[in-house]
Amino acid sequence: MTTKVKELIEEVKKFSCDNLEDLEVFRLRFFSKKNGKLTELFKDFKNVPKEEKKDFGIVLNNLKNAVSDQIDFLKSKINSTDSSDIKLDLSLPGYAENKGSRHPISMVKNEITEIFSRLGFTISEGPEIEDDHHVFSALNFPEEHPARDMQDTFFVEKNPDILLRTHTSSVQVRVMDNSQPPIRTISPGRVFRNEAISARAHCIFHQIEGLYIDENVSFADLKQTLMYFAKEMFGKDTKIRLRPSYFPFTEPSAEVDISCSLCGGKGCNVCKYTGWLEILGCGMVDPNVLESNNIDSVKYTGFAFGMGIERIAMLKYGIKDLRMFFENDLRFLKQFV
Ligand code: 2U9
Repeated sequence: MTTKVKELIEEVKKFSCDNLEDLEVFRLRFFSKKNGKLTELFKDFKNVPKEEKKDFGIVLNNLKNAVSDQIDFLKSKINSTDSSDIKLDLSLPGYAENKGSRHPISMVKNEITEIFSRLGFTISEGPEIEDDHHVFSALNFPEEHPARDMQDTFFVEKNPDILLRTHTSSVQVRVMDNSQPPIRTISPGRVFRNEAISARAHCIFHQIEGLYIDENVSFADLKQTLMYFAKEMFGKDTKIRLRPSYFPFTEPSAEVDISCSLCGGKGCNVCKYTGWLEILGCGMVDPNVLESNNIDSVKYTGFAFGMGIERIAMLKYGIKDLRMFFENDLRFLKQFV
């Protein structure tokens, strides 16, 4: 009897099938209440001689465990490979890719740089962490200028002063360090100012500064360049006007307005009923700046300009709150796809 059961155990271990129907037949062969092999063998147990009962009981339990184990093993194997229940329609289109898009600041930056590239300006980039020389001294900022104060500038280290650049003109100082005129370059990039965050100001924003130095560069060249830019950026009917201003690095200096594209200059709540919108600052490079950067201010003259990219983007797209650019709200960003 015991030998017969041991043979059955070997048979069970070798058994295999690849579907649940065959596995059920196998299960019933052993566990069926009516005529299952195990049911029968357990019934025979009472007829086994007393001295053999212990050994027989052990092999019978071994057989029961072997059958259960084999059923569990085959069931999990079949379930992991059986795909007959999954209905596949291979003709269905795939899932659409959730594509990202350019940030509006990058889009506007690219548009501005393309316009100036058409006028022969190259693009210069430089470090965000700068020293006092490239941000202030080489640009004719007096020692006591408020921008040098910790209230206005983020300092990384004091004495010697290492700071976050407050404008990208520092990049153009580096261009002058390494080259002589003619220089015609724009420098886009991120700048940092110690300002309270509001709808109109942020401690981080983006600028594009422009510099053109050559023989006989005049204020008329500056005006013509900016007029070309304004018409390309805001439409061919755009007009510009220049108002006198002051910057340490340019003399004379001016602020530039464009005619309000919403009301065509008639006056509306966007232009505060003036018909004009301020877009940038500009001027002729101060001879002190040229000389501090080893450029002969008798032979060469130059113009420079600077604008905030956020401001240009706000005017172009009618955005009222500058903070929108920094919040990464998909409802906002998706409008620029
Ligand atoms: C060199 C010399 C002079 C760049 C200039 C401005 C005028 C200007 C502001 C506009 C808004 C910066 O983002 S903003 O706050 N910029 O008004 N920037 S002229 O002048 C230079 C640049 C480089 C070597």
